[in-house]
Amino acid sequence: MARIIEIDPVTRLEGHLAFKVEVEEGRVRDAYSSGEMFRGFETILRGREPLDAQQITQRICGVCPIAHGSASILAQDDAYGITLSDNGRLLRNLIQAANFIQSHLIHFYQLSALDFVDIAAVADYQGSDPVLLDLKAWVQKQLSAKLVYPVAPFLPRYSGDYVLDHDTNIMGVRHYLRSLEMRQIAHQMVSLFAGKVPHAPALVPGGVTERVTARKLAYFGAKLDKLRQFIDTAYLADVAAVAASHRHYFRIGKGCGNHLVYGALPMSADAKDTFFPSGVLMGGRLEALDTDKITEHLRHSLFDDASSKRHPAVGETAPRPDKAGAYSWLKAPRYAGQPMEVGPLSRILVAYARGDQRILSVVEPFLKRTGLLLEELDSAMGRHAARAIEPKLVADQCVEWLSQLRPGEPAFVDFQVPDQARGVGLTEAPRGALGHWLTIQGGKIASYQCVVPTTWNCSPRDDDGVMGPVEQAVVGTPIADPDNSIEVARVVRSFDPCLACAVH
Ligand code: NFE
Ligand code: MG
Repeated sequence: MARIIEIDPVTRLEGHLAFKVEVEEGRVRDAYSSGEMFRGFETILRGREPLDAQQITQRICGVCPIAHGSASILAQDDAYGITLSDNGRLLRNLIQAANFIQSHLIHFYQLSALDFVDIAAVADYQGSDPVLLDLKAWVQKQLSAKLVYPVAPFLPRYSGDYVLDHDTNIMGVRHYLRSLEMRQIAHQMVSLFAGKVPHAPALVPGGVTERVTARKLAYFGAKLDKLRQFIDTAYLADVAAVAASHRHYFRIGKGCGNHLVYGALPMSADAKDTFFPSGVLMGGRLEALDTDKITEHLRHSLFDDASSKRHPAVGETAPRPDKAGAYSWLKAPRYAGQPMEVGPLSRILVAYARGDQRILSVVEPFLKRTGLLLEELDSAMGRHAARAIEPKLVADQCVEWLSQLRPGEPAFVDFQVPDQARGVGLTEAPRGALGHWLTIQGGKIASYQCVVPTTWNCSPRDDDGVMGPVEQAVVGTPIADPDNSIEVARVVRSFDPCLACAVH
């Protein structure tokens, strides 16, 4: 007999996600992904000054504010007809890259690692590291007191097939703590060139308002060295260890099979070449990106159906909290009518299909070393592997961008806000393709629509009844114990959902 499991909220991710699955004969047969709150940023923006948009949209999220700020200033650059200076482009790339790395670190260490690494192993720690001894005392207290309401963030947890090797567990916990310092360093790098983080004031249309000085280059470079060292010696090794101990997760959590990448981080002034190349994989076939094919379906979303299947340039956000048959505050974005996965895995697969040498030079040795096939990356563990490859790629590229900056030269070009204009800003947030669509009338924002990575991934069913990518990925997942459905949590978290972003 089928059994319904509701995980509400799914913890250790940003925002409110409820996940309902139907399990029969030890496998998930059906799945529903629900975003549980409405935020209304697209409504808040209407009638405001266009130059406020990058500040307001950065408040969509504290994890990826730079991605929203970047999409917003790109939409405004487009609307105002701006061509950036090299310094402006390079500073923006460095700011976005540092926030990107920070986001991938929080996802692996703080939000996912403890699905695999056994935190309880610290109770048997025999070494002399004072930080680990401190944590040991705390975990022992948690385990022995059998508290009715144990204190987050480590316990309670699902019981499950955690890593067995003691040293790997201790290393994972040690790096969990070290990663907090690394995230602080990444924030300092963003603050140096963008004013502060989160919600950076120096990100503006026309470039960046910070100046490039030799002292700042040296400071950024020193911080970057520390990050690169952690990525090379800790992060990649920890993900590899978890992948090795949980190899069966390369066969669990395959997505919808379609991938969408807008591309990001321009390598040249005309932005024709981007560090992450754009592209679409439709059932394995590579296509050029055509943003005219994007629509948002609303039939199962808590919004008025009248504007369903519209392109975001003419989209509407009209909440209907009591709509019958709807089960999520996420819209359902579709490309050529199809659900699309977005994120690190999509970026790696699209770049690979395009034969991009930068990406191939890291992905090929990784596949060789792990003995994995490219197809196996489309899986729960494959998403972790793809996400781990990205900070390595991006951090190494930052060395080159840093060397191209010219101290004393401007990072900002002036502009006028026109009375009427349209603009679109497309970029890659850590979690995938992010687009902002802007219309200006009478010098004010007439319409502003965001289509966000987690909205693509965690969308509900569309107007044709087709499930969203995470729903599809969870269907078929084997469940060993329905009272302890760690497998569902692992597949959902492999997408790194951010519901605060998704419902914007
Ligand atoms: Ni709130 Fe965000 C999403 C990312 S969108 S974390 O979805 O990455 O810019
Ligand atoms: Mg939207």
